[in-house]
Amino acid sequence: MSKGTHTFEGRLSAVADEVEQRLEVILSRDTQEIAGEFAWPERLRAAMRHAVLGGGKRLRPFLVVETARLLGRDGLGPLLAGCALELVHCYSLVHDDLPAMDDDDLRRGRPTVHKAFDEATAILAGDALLTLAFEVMADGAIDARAQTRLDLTLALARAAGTAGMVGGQMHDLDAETLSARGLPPLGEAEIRRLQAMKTGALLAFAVDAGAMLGRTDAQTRRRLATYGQALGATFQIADDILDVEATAHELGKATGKDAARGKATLVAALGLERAKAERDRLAAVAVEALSGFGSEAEVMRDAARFMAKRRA
Ligand code: GRG
Repeated sequence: MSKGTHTFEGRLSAVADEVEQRLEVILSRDTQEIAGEFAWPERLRAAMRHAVLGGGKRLRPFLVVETARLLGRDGLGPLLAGCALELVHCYSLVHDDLPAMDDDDLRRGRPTVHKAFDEATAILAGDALLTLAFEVMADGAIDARAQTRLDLTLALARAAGTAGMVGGQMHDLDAETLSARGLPPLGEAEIRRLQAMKTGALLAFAVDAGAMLGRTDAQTRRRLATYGQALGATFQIADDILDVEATAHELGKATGKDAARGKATLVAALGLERAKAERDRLAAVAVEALSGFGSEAEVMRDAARFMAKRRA
């Protein structure tokens, strides 16, 4: 495959640029323009902008846009759906960094929102980003069909909510206190389930959103779902491995925290070498799930390989 915008790196960077521009528009909104809407408090807007703009790989929007593209759908709809998803992701990072959760000072190489502002503002900025995400997803510009917008909104709510990311975060926090409560650590299957909820659900949703926007048939959607789930699991194991092996400089956040907090990770359950083998196996499952496509899916195959090998 040629270099430039046809490679994974080229496509990721091109989509990230478009996402950045569109998020800038979304977060610059002059609320006075919309009849009956009150203006956004500027401190809240500043905290939301700090959380969202100027950082992040934009992997989730990339997956929405690239999956839709694979199915022949381009344009504003997939980009906006990707932005809605990125807003949910950014909210989760703001709340995850709070003292009551992971208590982190650094995110994307910059002070976390509660450090740059204060805790109450960070909580509200997260709340506002989550709510804004659904406003964006319901926008008519996403798709002309109201049913598609409804399907996307429902699926995003499920991926982000109690049976998805928030539920996974609850399991994660619970797992940290097992030994203090005299209980055994989580087993491998429980850790996989926790991770499929906490991180996998949003990544799987990204691929499914692209499939919905591309109006694909049920069989292709199932194959893409296999890809999305394997990709999500690869991403999380890679994250666990990076927490052990990468430097804070490489990641733009503190490392070595999982073991210190007794987190339920596959590195803890399997050991580093077996975790690496499992990461590579899952990336291969993701690649294999796209075997029904031709060279047009190579960027997405490379995305799975990237998830396994990433250093940030
Ligand atoms: C607080 C409701 C709530 C949920 C938090 C996803 C999550 C649940 C917390 C994030 C904590 C974390 C570091 C999880 C590991 C995987 C992950 C989401 C990493 C960050 O995602 P990237 O690498 O980040 O896509 P960028 O900065 O590139 O967007």
